[in-house]
Amino acid sequence: MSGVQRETFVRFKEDVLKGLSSSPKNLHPKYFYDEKGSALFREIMVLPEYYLTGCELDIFKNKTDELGKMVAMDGTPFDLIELGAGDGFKSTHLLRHLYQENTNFNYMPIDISGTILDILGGSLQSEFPDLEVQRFEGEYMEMLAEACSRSNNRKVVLFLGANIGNMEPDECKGFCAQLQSLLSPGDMVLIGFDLKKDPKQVLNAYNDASGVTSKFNLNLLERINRELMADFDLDQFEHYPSYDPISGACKSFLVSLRKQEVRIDGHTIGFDKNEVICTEISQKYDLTEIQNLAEQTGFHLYGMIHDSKKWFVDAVWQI
Ligand code: AVJ
Repeated sequence: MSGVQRETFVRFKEDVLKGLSSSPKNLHPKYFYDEKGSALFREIMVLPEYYLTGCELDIFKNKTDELGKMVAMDGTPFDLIELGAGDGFKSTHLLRHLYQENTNFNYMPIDISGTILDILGGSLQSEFPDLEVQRFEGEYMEMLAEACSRSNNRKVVLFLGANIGNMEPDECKGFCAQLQSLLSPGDMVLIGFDLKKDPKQVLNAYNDASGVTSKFNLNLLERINRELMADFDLDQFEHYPSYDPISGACKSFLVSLRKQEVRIDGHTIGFDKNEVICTEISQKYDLTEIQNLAEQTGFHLYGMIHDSKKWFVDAVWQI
C-alpha cells in the first residue's frame, strides 16, 4: 500500500466505525462509489424510474443557448470549474456550445477519480483541441481552493447531478457558504437541484423495479467486507427507501433483518432486529428554498433553467 492508499484506508475505516457506533447508525454516501458502485450508478442513471439524469441532460442538450448566455455573462473571460466532473457527459454540451461561439474560457474539471479525469481529458483533447484544460484530482473543497488559487479570471463553478442533495439542509448551507468564501464578487455557481414533486415519482426513483438501487445500497456493505475485512451477511440486510414530501428528505436505509453482530477489522458492531443504517439523503427542494439558500449564503439568484417537465432545475447564483 502506498502512503496515500494507507491514508484513504484508515480514513474509510475510521468513518465506518464512527458511523456504525452512532445512533442512529449511518454511513457516508461518498463511499458508494468504488468500482462496482460506480458501475451500478451508471446503471441507475439509465433506469426508467431514475428521472434525474434525463431531466438534467434535457437542460444541457436543449437549453444550451440559455445556459451559455448566463455563464458567459458580459463576455469577460472566465474559468469554468466543475465539481465532480466525471466523464463530463452533461457539461460537454455546454463546452461544445461555448467553444463553437469562440467564448473565452478555460475548463477546470475536479474529480476524486484520476481514471475518469484521464478519460475526460482524452475526449476533450480530441473534440476541443484549443481548449485549455487544467485537471484537479481530489476532494471537492480542497481542489476547489487549489483551482481558485490558480485562477486569475472570473469563475463559474458547476455542481451538477443533484449531488448537493447528498447533504442535510444544514450541512448544505455550510457548504454553500464555504463555496461563497472561496469566490469573489461577479463569480457564479450553477447548481443542479432535484425538485419536490409527486412523492410517488420521487420514491420510485430510489425503489426501481429491477432492484439496481437495492444492489447499489447493499454494495456499501460489500465494499466494507472487501476493503475492511468485515463479515456483513448481505442476505440479512434490506434496502429501504423513504421520502418525506414535507421536508423533501429522501433517505435510503439498510434494515437489519435480525439481531446480529458484525466484525469489522477486529471490532464488533451489534445490530438489533429492524435497526437501520442511514446510507444516503437525496434532498429535494422547492424554488423558494433554493432562493433562500442562495441569499442566506451570500449569493443572489441570477437565473433558473428547468427541464421540460419542470422536475429539475439548474440554478445560477452570483455573488
Ligand atoms: C448522485 C447523489 C445525485 O441522490 O439521486 C441514486 C445517488 N442514490 N440512486 C441521488 C443515488 C440512489 C444520486 N446522486
